[in-house]
Amino acid sequence: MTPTPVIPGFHPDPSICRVGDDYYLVCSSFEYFPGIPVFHSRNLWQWTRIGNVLDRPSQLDLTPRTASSGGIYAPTLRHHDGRFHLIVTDVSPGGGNLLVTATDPAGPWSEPVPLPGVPGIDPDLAWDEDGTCWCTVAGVEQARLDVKTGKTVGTPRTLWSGTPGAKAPEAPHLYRIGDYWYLLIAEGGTERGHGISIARGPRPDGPFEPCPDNPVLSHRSTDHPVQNTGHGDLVQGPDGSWWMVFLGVRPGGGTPGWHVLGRETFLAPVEWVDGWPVVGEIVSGTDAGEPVRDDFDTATLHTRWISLRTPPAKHITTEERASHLTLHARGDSLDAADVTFLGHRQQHLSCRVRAEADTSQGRGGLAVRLDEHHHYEIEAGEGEVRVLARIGPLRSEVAARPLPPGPVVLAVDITAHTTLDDARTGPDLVRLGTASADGTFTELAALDGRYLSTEVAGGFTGRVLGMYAAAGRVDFDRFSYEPVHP
Ligand code: 6LW
Repeated sequence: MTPTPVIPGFHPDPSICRVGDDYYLVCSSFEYFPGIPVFHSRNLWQWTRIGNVLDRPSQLDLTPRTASSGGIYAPTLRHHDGRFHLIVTDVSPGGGNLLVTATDPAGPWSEPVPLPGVPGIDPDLAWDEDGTCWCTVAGVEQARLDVKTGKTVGTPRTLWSGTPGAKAPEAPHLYRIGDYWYLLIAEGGTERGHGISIARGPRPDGPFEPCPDNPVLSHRSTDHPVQNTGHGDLVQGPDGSWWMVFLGVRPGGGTPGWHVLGRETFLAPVEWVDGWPVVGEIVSGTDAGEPVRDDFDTATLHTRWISLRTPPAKHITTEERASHLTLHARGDSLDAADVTFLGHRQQHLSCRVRAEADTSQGRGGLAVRLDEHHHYEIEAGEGEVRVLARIGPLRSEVAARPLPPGPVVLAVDITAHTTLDDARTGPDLVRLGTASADGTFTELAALDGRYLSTEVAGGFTGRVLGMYAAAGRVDFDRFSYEPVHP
């Protein structure tokens, strides 16, 4: 049985902290708005989204120049002196590292403080006994930081950079545990060679001696169903127990295995042996796979919804037509960086999605999106319903049929392959069509899901299932996302 993530769907680069009996966790969000989802738990395996850190345009201004899988990378969340501190990188052109604070992790968070002296990506925060804040970044480099002004002290210096020969030492986190300072990093790259290593030393700035058993976590070259494990963060429970959250993927199909949900957040226990962490087997999440339903009958959108780059403003609203989501087109297809799109992360390997669309004033549909160059959609408008597919340089209208006047329920059924016809079987089948009032699904096309996987498309996100407008105005109602358990 494949262990399941504690936070399924693309929620990579988890960072966690605890205050009393409450755990809080944040993840990367890349080109999507709002940025940096915040989750709460009291047991580490049941999590509830409580908000988003960057939920105002003044905090996060992603333009169409922000590439897919660009934008917001790898936050670190820490609690110090009664405030939550979050440091993160916006890799957009003109971006950089920034710091925000809050008294309540559900928000509101402060306006960002730019950190011009903090280089690179994957910034971490750690305070020593005299209140000095040490900021450590991928590479691995470190500088002292004044979190109030955003100014660094001195020039960043190189610390222990992982196992000799291992690529991409990144995701550093620094902890004071017992008599040592521990430096946890990811290395090997966030693909199948990913792993987590650790070193310890007498001071926050080293020198550091590597753990003799590095990597302390890696599934590379194993047949473990969760792969690419890396980018971890440690947390101690109120009972003194230790845990690690980290990212992993669940590849499907035959060789080489394709993951479609992006990098998800997993949990494992940690024991300390001779002053070094030993990471145990993954503890599965208890995601009940509750169906998601949204009739858009509230003035504000649920925090689960994500739009592309810009906040839902006038072009994405529930205030124009009662109990409907109105999308006004900007880009003319999902190939466009500024397409009007509102999505929900695909969080289960098999699922059913439905949305009722009124395209009497435009053209739009229901999509399975990985990025501008990899998406499948069922689109209605101009008297027709059609399936479109974009796979890299190839774009095709796969099928079409006349559309009678009136709203239409657009439907996508995704079914993971649980048996392999042969070694070349893909991860899943994506069926696109319409559904009748009694729920009967009428397929218009069925497409191989491998082309909407990270192994094909590249990048750092996962599939997002969403509604879009490509011309004029489209009104949506009764969105539903239903996990299908094998
Ligand atoms: C992130 C780096 C990584 O900055 O991927 O897996 C990058 N780890 O630490 C984007 O998620």
